[in-house]
Amino acid sequence: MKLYIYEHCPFCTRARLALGLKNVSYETVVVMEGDAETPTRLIGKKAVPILERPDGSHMGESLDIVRFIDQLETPIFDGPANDALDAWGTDAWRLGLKLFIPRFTRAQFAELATPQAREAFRLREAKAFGDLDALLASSPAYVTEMNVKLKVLAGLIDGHVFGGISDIKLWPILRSLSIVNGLEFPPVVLRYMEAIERNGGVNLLFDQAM
Ligand SMILES: N[C@@H](CCC(=O)N[C@@H](CS)C(=O)NCC(=O)O)C(=O)O
Repeated sequence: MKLYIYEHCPFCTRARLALGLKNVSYETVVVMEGDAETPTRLIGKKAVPILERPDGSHMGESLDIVRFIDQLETPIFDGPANDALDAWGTDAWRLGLKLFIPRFTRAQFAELATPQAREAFRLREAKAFGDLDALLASSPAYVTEMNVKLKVLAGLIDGHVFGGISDIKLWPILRSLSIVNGLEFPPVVLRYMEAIERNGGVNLLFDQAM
C-alpha cells in the first residue's frame, strides 16, 4: 500500500500510526504543499492523507483509513472510545492550532522543501488562521494556557491502557505540540508520547521545537 501525506499533518499521522502500530509495511509518498493535482486526481479533492489500497483504489479521510487498516487483520482499534480523552483533544486542538500552525510553516518538512511549497503552505495557513507572526507573538499566553491543559491530561492518561481509536486521535495532537518550546509535558504524558513514537514509527518533533 501507499500512503500520501504531508509530514506535518496530524490527520496523516493518524493513518501513519495505525499502519505502524499494526506493523503493516507501506510506501510513503509526500505530497508537496501547493500540489493540488495529485490528491485531486486520486480522490477528487485536495486533501491528505490518501491510502492506495492493495487493489489499487484510493481512499481519503484519516479515520476511514485507520478503520480500513485495522480490519485487514485482527482489529485493535475497535474498542470503546475514551470519551474523556476525546473531549480533551477537541478542547486542546483549538488552542493547539494557534501554537503549532505558525511553527509548522517555519519547520523542516519534506512537503516544504522548495520555496514555492513553503510559500503555498504559509498562504494556506494565513488564509485559515490570519496573521501567523501575531500568533507566534502571542505564544507565551497560549503556552501558559496549554500547560494547564497538559496537567489535566496527565490525570486522564495515568492508568489509561493504550490501544483504541481515542489514542489514534490524541497522539497526533501531542506530536504537533512537541514542536512548541516552553510546553511542560508531565512525565506520564511524555512517557505516553515516547512509547507510541517507538511503537508507531512516527517521530515526535522535539528536535525542531521553536
Ligand atoms: N477530515 C480529513 C481532514 C484532512 C485534512 O484536513 N488534511 C489537511 C492537511 S493537515 C489537508 O489536506 N488540507 C488541504 C490542503 O492541503 O489544502 C481527514 O480526517 O482526513
